[in-house]
Amino acid sequence: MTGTEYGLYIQGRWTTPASAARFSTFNPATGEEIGSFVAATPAHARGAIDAAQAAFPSWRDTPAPVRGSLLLRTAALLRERKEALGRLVTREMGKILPEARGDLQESIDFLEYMAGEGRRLAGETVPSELPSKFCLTVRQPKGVVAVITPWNFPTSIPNWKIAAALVCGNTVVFKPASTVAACAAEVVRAYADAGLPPGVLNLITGSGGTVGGALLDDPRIRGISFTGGVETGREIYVRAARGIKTVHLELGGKNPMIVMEDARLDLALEGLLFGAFGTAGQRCTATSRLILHEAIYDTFLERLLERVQRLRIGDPLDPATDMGPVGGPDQERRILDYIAIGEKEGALLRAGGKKLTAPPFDRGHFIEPTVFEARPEHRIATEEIFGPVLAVLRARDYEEAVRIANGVDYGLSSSIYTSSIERAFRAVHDLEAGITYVNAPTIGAEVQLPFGGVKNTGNGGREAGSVAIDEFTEIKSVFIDYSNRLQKAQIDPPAG
Ligand code: UN1
Repeated sequence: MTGTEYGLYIQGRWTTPASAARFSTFNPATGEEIGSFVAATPAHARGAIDAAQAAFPSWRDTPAPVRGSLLLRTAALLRERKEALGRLVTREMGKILPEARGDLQESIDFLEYMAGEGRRLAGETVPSELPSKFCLTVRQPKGVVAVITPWNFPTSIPNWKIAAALVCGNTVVFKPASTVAACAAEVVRAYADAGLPPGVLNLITGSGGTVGGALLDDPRIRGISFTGGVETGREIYVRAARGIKTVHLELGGKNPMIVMEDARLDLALEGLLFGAFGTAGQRCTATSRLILHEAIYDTFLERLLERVQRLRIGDPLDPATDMGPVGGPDQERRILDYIAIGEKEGALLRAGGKKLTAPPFDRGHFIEPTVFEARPEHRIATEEIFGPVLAVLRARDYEEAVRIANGVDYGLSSSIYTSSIERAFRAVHDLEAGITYVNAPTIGAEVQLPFGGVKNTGNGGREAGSVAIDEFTEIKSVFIDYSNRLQKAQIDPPAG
């Protein structure tokens, strides 16, 4: 079976430029072709920017509540298409069907949440130091923004960015990860079918290396929102700095779960299995380090290993499957390399570690859920692997557990299982991360709260939540003097 053919989406039209090179996406479970896409050139990227630039003035001047209604209509269409698109997410990216439906649900949730922002986009009113003078702030869109997204949440991460950008009045050039381009195209189709005016959202597919420069160097692009790996994030940040563009980065994680000796171990174990092996460990928020208090270390590890052996790996469309394939050949290589590194550096492999090669796995990219007993300095315990590989670490007490948790360059999500309220609150204070869970795993953030992290995870911004609009607006301060005379701030005010 050959895949569906897609074009670029520019100026409200699906276009397939003559003589364009093409690339395909493939089901990581079966190797089946999912879609075929235009490998855009820098000239195509500039065409998309032209369209976004031309559409900007009238989109900016469209009342924000009207922009919000468009998001609501998009959400309604995604809800109608949830099952079909959920299956597409599973087929193109490999996550199991319930998680793929969750990907769509997170898109819908965020679109609905952001639609309401169309009736808020709040500024401030503050007093003036002078009489008969009124001071306020208003939010204005930046202009054309570039949205560059990863493959692991092929609908929701694009929607986090696109919906927030659009409700604020920006126009968008969207460049998704190439391995999930069909999901991206279907996201764009939902906006188009909802009635988004031409040019407001444009899709270019193709390699970041080819079109990335055109986006990063073009002076008309005012903001860039990127989720992906730390190395690419660094390159984008540096290159965009020349054009003084604002850059929002959402990069990696090495998220710890601490299990204290007073935790409910059954609860912690369920949480761990979901956090570490859900989405085959391919979430920025995945639990990749398990820090066990020494008093429960042996018992917990034994129970964990027993459960890991029983995880069912297989066809991600099959409801009986717990864990599907990893994202594709590149991801497979990276994970297997890290497993080899773990063994070489002396970590103890306790479960998994192998690629599955016997039929029906031979056509796909399946890696066993893998557990290492490691030490905090091991690379597998400090670097992001982005796969079903868990490093288990031992801590003498709470203080050491927190020290280990904080001893990496990332700080996205974190979790502690304890029944002590005092320790729970201390952990909220002590863990260096943008997100902390108590008695829940490191994954599963909800859209009405900010999402982002500290250290190398990001550069300070947050997605989702009410602060999502900060990334996509400029704030203008307005002073309205109705005194009918010249009043000099800092010079005239009554003595104070
Ligand atoms: C990501 O992996 O980049 O919190 C996003 C979660 C999801 C989002 C993850 N709601 O696990």
